[in-house]
Amino acid sequence: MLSRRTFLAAAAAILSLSPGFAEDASIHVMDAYGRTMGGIGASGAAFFTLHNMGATDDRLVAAKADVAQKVELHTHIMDDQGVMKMVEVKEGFPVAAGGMHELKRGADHVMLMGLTTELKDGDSFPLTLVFESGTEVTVEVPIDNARMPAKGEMDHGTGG
Ligand SMILES: [Cu+2]
Repeated sequence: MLSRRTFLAAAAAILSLSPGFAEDASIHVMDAYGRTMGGIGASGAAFFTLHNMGATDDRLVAAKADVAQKVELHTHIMDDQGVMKMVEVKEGFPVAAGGMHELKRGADHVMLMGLTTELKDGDSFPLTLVFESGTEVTVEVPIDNARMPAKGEMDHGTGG
């Protein structure tokens, strides 16, 4: 009988073998977590830091997940009235060779629209990130609604 701790260690070891951490993947996805704003039909968002370990510039152009009807790349902009709002970023997010790109609250994020699965704290879901180079990286995104915004991050209560 495995102890819970042993089980978690084993689960972590298996996760570390997921494609997102494969040795040959030139894009590393670090510190992924998600937030949800309700049950089925509600929206959610995912945040992480991309690190391009390769020698060529790349760009995150799409994201895919089975847990939502629609997955878009979003950012926040200030409108004419000085109100922050979310907009889709069709051209995606560039990650220069050797560089990083951070997706975080109040800024760039992956938006999950119309959740088809209820996701609560402690749940996780696979998110596939599609890059301009053709590289696809799948990472497991744990839901962490209790996580506080990092210093310098804005939180508008939309979760996105
Ligand atoms: Cu959004």
